[in-house]
Amino acid sequence: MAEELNEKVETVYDENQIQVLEGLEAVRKRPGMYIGSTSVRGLHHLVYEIVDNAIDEALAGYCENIDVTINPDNSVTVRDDGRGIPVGIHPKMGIPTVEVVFTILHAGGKFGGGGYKVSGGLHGVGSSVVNALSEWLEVEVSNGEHVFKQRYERGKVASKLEIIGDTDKKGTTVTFMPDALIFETVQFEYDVLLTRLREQAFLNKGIHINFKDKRPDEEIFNELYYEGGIKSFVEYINQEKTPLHPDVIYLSKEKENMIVEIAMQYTDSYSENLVSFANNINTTEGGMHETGFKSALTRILNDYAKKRNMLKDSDKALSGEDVREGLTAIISVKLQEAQFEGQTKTKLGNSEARTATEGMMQDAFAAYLEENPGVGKMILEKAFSASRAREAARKARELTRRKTALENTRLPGKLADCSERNNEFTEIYIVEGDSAGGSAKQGRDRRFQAILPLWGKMLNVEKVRIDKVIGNEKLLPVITALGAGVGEDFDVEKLRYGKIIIMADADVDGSHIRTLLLTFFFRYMRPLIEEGHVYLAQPPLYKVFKGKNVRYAYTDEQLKEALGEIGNDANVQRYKGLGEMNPDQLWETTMDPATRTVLQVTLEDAIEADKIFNVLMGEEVEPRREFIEANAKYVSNLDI
Ligand code: 0R9
Repeated sequence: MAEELNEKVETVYDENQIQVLEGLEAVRKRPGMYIGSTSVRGLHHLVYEIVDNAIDEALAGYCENIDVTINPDNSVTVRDDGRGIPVGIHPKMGIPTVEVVFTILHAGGKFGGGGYKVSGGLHGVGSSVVNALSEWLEVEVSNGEHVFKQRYERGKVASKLEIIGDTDKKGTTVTFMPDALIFETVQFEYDVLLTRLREQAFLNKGIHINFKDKRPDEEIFNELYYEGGIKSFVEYINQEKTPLHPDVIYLSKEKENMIVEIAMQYTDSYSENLVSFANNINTTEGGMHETGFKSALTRILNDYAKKRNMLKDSDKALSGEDVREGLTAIISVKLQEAQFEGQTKTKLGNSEARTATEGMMQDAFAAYLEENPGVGKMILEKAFSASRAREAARKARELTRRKTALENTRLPGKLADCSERNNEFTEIYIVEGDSAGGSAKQGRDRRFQAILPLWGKMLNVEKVRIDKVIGNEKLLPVITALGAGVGEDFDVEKLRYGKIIIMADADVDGSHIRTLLLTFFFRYMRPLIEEGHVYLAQPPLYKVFKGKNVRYAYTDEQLKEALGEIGNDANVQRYKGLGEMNPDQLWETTMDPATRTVLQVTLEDAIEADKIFNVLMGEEVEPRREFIEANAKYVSNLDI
């Protein structure tokens, strides 16, 4: 693909095209404007910016290998085997071009028109921003003759560009140390970087990314290379699922300066997993390419069903949700001058992406169905059974609506509601067990805290369709208490509480309830998690006391501290469950906003979360155990 892209780049990119816009002090003053935030997310963004530049060089057809290394001192090195950043004197600036790239904001081909045909990078401000936010940064360029080197400190030149040796190789190596004065943390997380680098390797087939962690005790290496590109991506996502047809369907087309690629495979799961990208950026808010794909898929499958006499004119047409049940699909478009819109600038606005994607589907997917009638039949059977379940769900919803209207009690009987109505201030504790529920009801501040006890065995939502979910007697109270609907009807605006806090024991059963509820929210009320409404209560593990002196410890570390403070002869009570605490203790340790700790559940990566829930809620015990052992970190990231 790299060559294909390169053919279309007609403008010769030279040192004249670099535009000068702003100084680097601006970046250090307001880092958030350039990299989103100074949290751990912003920190990782530095790596993505540098890697994106290497990937651009690969897309231009000049580079095949990219090495990314976390060094023992926690600096990061990115190396590519491309042409090397030009070292000649920049005609306008009078300094080496490589120095311009690292010290002047917005320098680079991305802003001048011409240059690269496609360009990744969420913010596209690249190397100079990383330089500004690094304690130090060193760049080495090999141009087939010499190795050049320059060092910068906090964005400023610390040494002139100098020749440090001879070479017959070409390439660019950048090493940087993130500035601890800027970032909340400078500790890189291998798994976070790995997920993103793997994604880039899937999206740009043929590129080899070698990722190493050389920090003490953590030495680890991953070679990321996928011959199948996004086809391999779908196989990777579906690893824990059961596909309905053996081969991933792969469609691609290049036309009028746009490349559209689609890989898709149906599984027996009840959820859809559609992930889209524009210029290698994950368009989580969707956009024109997604719209084009969805409408084409629905139309093509309805037409196909009619042609095969599986759908009569009098029947209800298959809906978008019906034809996407169980579908895993990757849509990747690469285009010039992508317009990113939406709240997080991850929605593709170019209408030509819609036409191109729709057109390609119409030609290629319709042809695929004609050539593979067996697969076509299987997809339609799946869609029709989804359609029947949706109809049953509609009836079930209707029934609950009528029933609640008749009984005149909209809210579940077990719910102890709060008096405040404004959801900015309210919270609901979903509590495991009736006895803990009782303590929570007595201990709470009834003005803004509501309590909903849950008990008994919960439904595994991974194993059933939405009609069963809606009618389920354990989940119905949760749905009605939250008041925002479920599935397609879910409307986060209607939420009755701002915080939804899951309070369960710190044991196996508690963890099961947490996982089940989180899976339910993830599948049927996803905005709840996306918008950060879901929290996990953190009850203490120990009570340490001597006379009137009482401390609660939430970790073994804190237990040691507490014993150190009140003396090693203090009594230690280990809490086995929430039920062991009286209402006052429960309030003080776990529910009082002034003293409690709650963990917010966030969704860093929907693809990984989907995989995790598949395994955790799956039927097979062995892969579950293996997965939990291998991914202990992810699981804790998800706070399960
Ligand atoms: C290790 C990370 N890699 C990079 O940052 C990197 C930038 C880069 C590059 C060129 C080649 N390799 C690179 N690696 C390059 C691009 C062009 C011409 N020669 C070399 C071109 O765009 O035409 N550059 C990216 C921008 C620039 N070079 C420059 F030209 F603006 F300096």
